[in-house]
Amino acid sequence: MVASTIKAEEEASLDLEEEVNSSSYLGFHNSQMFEAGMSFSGFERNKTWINAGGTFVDLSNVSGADTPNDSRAVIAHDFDDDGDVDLFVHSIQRERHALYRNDAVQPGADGAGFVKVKLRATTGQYEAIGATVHVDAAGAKTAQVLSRGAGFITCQAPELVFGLGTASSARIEVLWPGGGRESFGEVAAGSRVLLVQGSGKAEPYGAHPRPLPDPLPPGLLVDEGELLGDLRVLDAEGRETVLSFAELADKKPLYVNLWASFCSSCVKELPDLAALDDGGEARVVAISVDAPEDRERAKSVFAKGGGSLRSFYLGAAEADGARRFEDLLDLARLAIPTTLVLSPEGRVEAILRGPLRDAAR
Ligand SMILES: [Ca+2]
Ligand SMILES: [Ca+2]
Repeated sequence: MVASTIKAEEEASLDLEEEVNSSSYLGFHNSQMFEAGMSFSGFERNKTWINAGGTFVDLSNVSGADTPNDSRAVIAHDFDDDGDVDLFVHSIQRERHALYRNDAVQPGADGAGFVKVKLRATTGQYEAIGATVHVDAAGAKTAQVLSRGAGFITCQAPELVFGLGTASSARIEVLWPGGGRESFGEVAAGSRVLLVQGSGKAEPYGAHPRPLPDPLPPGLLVDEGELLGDLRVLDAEGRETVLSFAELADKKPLYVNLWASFCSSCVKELPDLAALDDGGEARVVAISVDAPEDRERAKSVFAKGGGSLRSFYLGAAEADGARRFEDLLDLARLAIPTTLVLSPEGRVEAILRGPLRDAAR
């Protein structure tokens, strides 16, 4: 974050200055580029690996932590306090902050599988930054250094989490800053302990679970159960229009199909969607997510397979207080085709991925 009072030199040759975070600064600065989702670094993707018994397995894709954003910092911490380490990632574009809940390892119902450690030094600095904590869990030894800065503009939480696997307890030793090794004896799996320098005794502290909600579906900024209000789009002639889902539904389930002219499986199912609409049991509208410059191509593709389906396009102008359809979408992540199944009132009842005939909820 940049303080709003800082003056930045915009362009030396023009002798221009302006306040950081002013609207004109956002308009002219690199931030405009990042707002648009562009990359300085060629969209280097984030990677995640899991230690599978001495071999590291690439979980980037299935973990959900893979992203085209350029990330600048990561904090590993047990944010929901369930005993495993979650990740907070700061990126420079688009949704800048992502909190990844760790579902890869399920701690036992009895809370076993980990030990959490906080430190308090009684000599030198209070937080014991630089202390090394050694944990021996049934012969499996590991160590961590307490750090309070381990990434770009990043501060680690002063709590260390050790995975114990199936061990029922662990021996803990601390190498304090400035020297001095101290044993804190055997601690049961599932413990959270404060280790005070010189006490030789592990003091338990309580758990503070903070369950993290499920994320939104990838590519969508809406979820099942939400009522969609009116949204602005363009019609086939490029005129601004307001979609009223309740009206479009005509008291029937409404399928809102997101497609694009470059997506062959989308184009292939347009006749099926038209038949579904014609059948009368449900209503269907098609919304092309093609870029504005491809709208003409999308129109000609649609004309061949879309039949009598009502079709709309993204690209309505931004206006205060009136949402556009693209405000529901994260286009860089949206897999198409995707179909929103709405109730006659316009509530999202299901999100279907892939062509309807093989879509799974
Ligand atoms: Ca966790
Ligand atoms: Ca977890």
